[in-house]
Amino acid sequence: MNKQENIGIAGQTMTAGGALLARLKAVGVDYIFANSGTDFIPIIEGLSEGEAKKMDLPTMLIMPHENAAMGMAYGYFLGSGKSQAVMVHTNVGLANCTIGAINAATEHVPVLLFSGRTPITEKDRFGTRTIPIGWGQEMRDQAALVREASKWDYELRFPEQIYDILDRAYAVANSTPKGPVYMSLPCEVLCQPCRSDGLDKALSIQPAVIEPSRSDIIRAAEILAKAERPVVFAQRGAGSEAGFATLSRLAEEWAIPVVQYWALQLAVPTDHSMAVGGDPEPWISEADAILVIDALAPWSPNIHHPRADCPIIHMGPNPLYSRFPVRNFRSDLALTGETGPSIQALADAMEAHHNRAGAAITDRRALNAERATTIRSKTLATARAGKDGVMSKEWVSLCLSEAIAGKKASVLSELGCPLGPMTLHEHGTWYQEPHSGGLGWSFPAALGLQLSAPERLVVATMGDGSYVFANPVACHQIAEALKLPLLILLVNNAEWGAVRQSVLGTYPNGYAAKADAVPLTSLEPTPDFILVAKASRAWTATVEKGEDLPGVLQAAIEHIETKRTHALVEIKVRP
Ligand SMILES: Cc1ncc(C[n+]2csc(CCOP(=O)(O)OP(=O)(O)O)c2C)c(N)n1
Ligand SMILES: [Mg+2]
Repeated sequence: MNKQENIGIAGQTMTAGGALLARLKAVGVDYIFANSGTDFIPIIEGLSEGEAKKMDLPTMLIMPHENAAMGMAYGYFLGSGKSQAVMVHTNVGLANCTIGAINAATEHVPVLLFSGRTPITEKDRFGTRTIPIGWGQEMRDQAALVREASKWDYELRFPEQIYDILDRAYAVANSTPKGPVYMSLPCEVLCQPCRSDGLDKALSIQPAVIEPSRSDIIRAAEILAKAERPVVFAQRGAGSEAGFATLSRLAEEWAIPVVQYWALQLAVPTDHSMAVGGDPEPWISEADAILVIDALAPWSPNIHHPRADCPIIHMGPNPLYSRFPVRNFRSDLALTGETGPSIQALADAMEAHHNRAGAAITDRRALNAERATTIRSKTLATARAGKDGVMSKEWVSLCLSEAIAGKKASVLSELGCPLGPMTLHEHGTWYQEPHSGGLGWSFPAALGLQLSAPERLVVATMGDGSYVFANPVACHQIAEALKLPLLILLVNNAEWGAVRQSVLGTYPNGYAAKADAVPLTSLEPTPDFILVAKASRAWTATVEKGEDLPGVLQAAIEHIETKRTHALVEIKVRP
C-alpha cells in the first residue's frame, strides 16, 4: 500500500482542519484563542465536524483582537505553566500578533501560533481562491513577520503531516528555553481529507528540558559560600513555588541580599529580611560574588559597576539571552536550566559548606536585615506621602496591597502599580510587563491568567497609555463574554509619563525640559474611560482623592467576589 492510500482513503477520514484541532487537544492544548477569517473555512467546518463526531477538541475562544489572543495565551501560561494556541487570519491577523510574539519570545513564554495562508491556487482545486483577498493577502514569506520572535516555524504542506508536526511544534515551544513557535496553514491543505484514527495518541516528542551540570553547580556553590558579600540579582522570579521557597530559605540562611531590579516576577517576599528593593546600589559595588537569576539586563552597565574581581554567575533558561545581538554582562559561570530546579540544585550544593552557622554570617544577616528594613521603611513612607494632593502611583500600590491582603491574588502591572510599596509573600503574586515593552499586555494577560485560575483575584494595573494600547473595547468584550471577573486599575496621568521622564533623564536641561510641555507625551484630552468599560457593563468607579481609594477598592473587590463580573477603577494620579 503506498502512502497516499494509507491516508484517509482506507478507514475513517475528516477535514484536515478538524484533525488539526483534535491533535492539538491531544498534545496538551486546552484553549485556542482564535480570530477567524475567510481562511478559516476548513477550521470552522472541521470544528463542527469534530463536535458532531464527539471528538475531544480544545475550547475555541473568540478573540475580537489578535493582541488580546496573544496576551491571553501569555497570561494563561503564567497562571498554569501550560502553553496554549493562538489561531489567526493569514498575514494580516499575524501582523497583529507580532507584538505579542515579541513579548512572548523575550520572556520565554511558549505559545503555539498559527495563521492561515491564503490559498496558493487560483482555480480548479478544492479550497482555492474565490475573492480578491485571496490574492491581496499573499506574501513571499509570511513567516518572516514573526520569525525573529519564533523558535521554529513551518508551513504545513500535506494533511497527514498533522500527526507529527504538531508534536514537534509543541515540543520545541516547551523545550528550554521556552518560547513561541509559528506555523502557517494553507487553506487547500486544511480542506483535504485526512485520516482521523490515532489523532488522540500521546505526544510523540517530549520537550527537552535542561538542568545545569553538577560540576558547574558545585563551582557556583563554592563561589557563593566563600564570598563575604554575596548578592543575588533576580528579575524573573524563582521559577516555581518550590524555587521561591528555596531561594527565600537560601537567602535567609546564607544572609544574601536579593536585589529585584525591574522585577517581572517576585523571587522572594517583598518583606523578606534579605529583600533589599530594586536599586542595584550599593549592593553591586560592594559585592564580591554575584548570582544573577534569569535577568535579561540585571543592572544598567552605564550606571552600575561590579568590582573587577567579583565573580559573576548567571543562572536561567538562557542565561546569556542568546537571541539578543548586544548583551555583554560579564559571565564567569553560566548555569543553564529551568530556574526552579537550578535554584534547588544550588541550595543542595551549598549544604556541603557548613560555615553558614559561623559568626561572620550571623553578623552579615543582622546587618543586611537592618539595611533591608531601612530601605523598606523609606519606600513605605514615600508611598504614604503620595496620598496627598493628586495621588502618586506608589500610594495606589500601597492601597491595593492592603486591599488584597490575605486573599489569593495576582497583580499585573504595566506602568501601573509599582512593586516597591506592596507586601506580597508568594510566587505568582506579581507580574510586570515584558522587557520587550510591547505595550497593551497587562489587560489581556490578566484575562488569560484569570481564565487559568478562576478562583484567584486577578488585578490588572496599567497606565492610561497602556490601556489604550490593549484595545480596551476588545478586552472588555472578552471579560464580559467569558465572565472573567478581573479588577482593572487604570492609573491615569493623562500622558505617556515614561516617555517624558526618559527625555528629561537624558536632557535634564535641554530644550524639551524648558518648553511649556514636553512634546509628544500628552494624552489630553483624556477620554472618558469609564464609558469604555461601561460599554461592556463593567462595574466602574473614578477616584481623584487619595483618601477615597481604600474604600473604592474594597467596594470593587466586594462586587467581584459577590457578583463575579469585572470592574474598572480609574484612578487619577500625578504626572
Ligand atoms: C507598542 C508600544 N508602542 C509604544 C511604546 C513606547 N512607550 C513606552 S512607555 C510609553 C508610555 C506609556 O504610557 P502609560 O501606560 O500611560 O504609562 P505612564 O508612562 O504614563 O506611566 C510608550 C508610549 C511601547 N513601549 N510599546
Ligand atoms: Mg500615562
